[in-house]
Amino acid sequence: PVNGALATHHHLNREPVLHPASAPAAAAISGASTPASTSSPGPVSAEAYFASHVAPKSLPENAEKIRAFVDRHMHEGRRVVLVTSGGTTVPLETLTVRFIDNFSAGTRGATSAEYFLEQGYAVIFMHRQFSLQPYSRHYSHTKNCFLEFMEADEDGIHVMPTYVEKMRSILGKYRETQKAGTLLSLEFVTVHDYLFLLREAAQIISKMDVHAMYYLAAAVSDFFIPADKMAEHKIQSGDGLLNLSMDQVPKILKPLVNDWTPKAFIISFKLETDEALLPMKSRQALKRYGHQIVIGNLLTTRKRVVHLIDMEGESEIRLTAEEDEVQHIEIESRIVPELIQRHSEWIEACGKRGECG
Ligand code: 9Z3
Repeated sequence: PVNGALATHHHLNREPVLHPASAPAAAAISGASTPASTSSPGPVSAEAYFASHVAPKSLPENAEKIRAFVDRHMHEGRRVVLVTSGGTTVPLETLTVRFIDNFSAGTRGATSAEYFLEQGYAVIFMHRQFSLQPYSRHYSHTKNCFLEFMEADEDGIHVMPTYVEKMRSILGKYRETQKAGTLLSLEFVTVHDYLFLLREAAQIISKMDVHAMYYLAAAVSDFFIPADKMAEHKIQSGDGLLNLSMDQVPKILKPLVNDWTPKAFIISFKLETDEALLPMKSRQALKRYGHQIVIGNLLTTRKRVVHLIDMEGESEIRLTAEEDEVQHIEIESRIVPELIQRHSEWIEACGKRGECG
């Protein structure tokens, strides 16, 4: 679960900017022009959330894309994985000037998507707008700007010889994926977009039964301001102080597992910063939602260590210092094959559960 830093201006601003008066979630926004909170504590149910919020405009178009994608890959006998990736924002105003964001760059999701594609899965990559994407992530704007790899001479512009080999390999996989049509990218920005899109996707993908996997790596906001309590216009600074009161984001893993897509193989991530809390919180999530695997990770070590927790027990995937710092092995190259293996077992065992159609 993720709370965030308060950012100003529009979604292009990827660096969270701490607002001097931002307070820990405490009170809808109270300021000169905004309504005071009347919220009661505790999360609203997913059902109540969807009933009281308007779906994003892009939803029908995205649903159509998902439907066509799923039909095609079902027909061709491919498994499908829905990967969620990147952070969600929480707007403070309907005409949004400010929003709360979190740290996630989408590395986990984008990297994992590549390994799923390599293993023959069709991937629905549901990601935060402008976060990292499969393949292009190697030449993103935050590191390794692509211009660094290029040189110009009188014949034109080329990739510098030292980078050719790596780029050829990435480009090859990228083109292969494009040709096979195995990657569908869908965007969200706010936690609201995310919730609606995930529900819609799950309801469509559910026809794949056990052949669908969910890999929920997005860093989802825990708190939000409900539509009926949100200021329409830019919050004014007149009072010199900003108090925020936020509701808890509904827990959608429960309806996902029980109602939207009951036969799928579902993996959620649990993020903590306090090492002492991680095992208990991960196990609690598994029990509470009844899905298949929780992957626990800590903010500071998430690229080197993850814990896989399921009903049978716990295992760890850990890179050695040599693998991490010298060989630059990506931990997702170990996570994804392990999950695919377990997905295969899940599919095989569906007969025993009496779930095979
Ligand atoms: C994770 O724990 C991911 O591994 C990270 C990846 C967000 C840490 P990056 O994008 O980071 O590579 O920079 N994601 C899940 C976090 C989360 O919000 N989980 C929720 C929860 O624990 C809902 S499934 O309640």
